[in-house]
Amino acid sequence: MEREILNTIKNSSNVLIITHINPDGDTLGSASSLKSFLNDINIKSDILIQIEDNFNFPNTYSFLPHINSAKNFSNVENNYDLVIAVDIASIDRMIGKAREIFDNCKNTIAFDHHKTNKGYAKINYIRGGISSVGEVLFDFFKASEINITPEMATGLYAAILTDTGCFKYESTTPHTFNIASELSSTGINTSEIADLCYTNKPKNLILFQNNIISNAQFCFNNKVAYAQVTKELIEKFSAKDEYTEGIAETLRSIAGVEAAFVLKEKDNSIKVSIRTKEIDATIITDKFNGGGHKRAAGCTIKDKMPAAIELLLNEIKKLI
Ligand SMILES: [Mn+2]
Repeated sequence: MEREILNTIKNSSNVLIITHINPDGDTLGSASSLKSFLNDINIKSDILIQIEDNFNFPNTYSFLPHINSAKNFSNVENNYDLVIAVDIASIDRMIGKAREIFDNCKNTIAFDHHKTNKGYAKINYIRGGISSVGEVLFDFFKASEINITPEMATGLYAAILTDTGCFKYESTTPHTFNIASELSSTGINTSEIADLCYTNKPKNLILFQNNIISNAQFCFNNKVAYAQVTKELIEKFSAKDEYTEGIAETLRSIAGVEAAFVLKEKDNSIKVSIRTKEIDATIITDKFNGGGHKRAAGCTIKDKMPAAIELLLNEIKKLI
């Protein structure tokens, strides 16, 4: 399969790399690394971040090579002969122009690590359960005998670091550490990458998150914690999409909390992200056509805030 992918890439003249909605370190780091590789073999490519314009540009990851020059919906064209989806669990995670371009492109490849990925692309390089797409991509490069440059290593390291929660999650294996070691050997500054990922947050992000966390609710004997992100708060703090990242993780870190969820108010729906300890979060998100991983999953509920909370609590009650 590696050969088929490499041939498809080499026979393309203009490649679009699509990252998932609400982009994280894994999708952006993987896209960054892939673009560095495409540059090295002289194949023209762009990265698409699924945002309307640059207001919601994920600043945290703008240090990654090529992310600053990524396209968004307002400036991407539909003239690609290959689309590569990275870290996109299902076709629903591509919306608007991303979906349009993907659907109309004759050649499509997906690199992913979600167990729930059913294979929506022409070529699906899916390794369910592997820590991150960063790890999947590293294995692909190795199997294809591609030399990993420091620039490629930067994206891969950020992808693996963030999707393993700094090598904390269960998906972290001896192989993951071997990869980290090999990436570090290329000469990248791993400590600086970690600092850029974790200690470079906008002031308003921390103030916004503190406000939300201090109003969190606890129920079922403090085993469940949830926090609401209202439109009002988003406006008050001029909060970008990425400002809600990490809130559920903070709630999950509380002793005794088994499941934490964050509900974010959208126009006609509530976007939910769930983080758990022992509970399989996908059991809950599956009920609402969502998805993700055992300890981190998400879904969207087409309802108002109070109704969404009730629906979620009813599902969680069955599991604790
Ligand atoms: Mn991922």
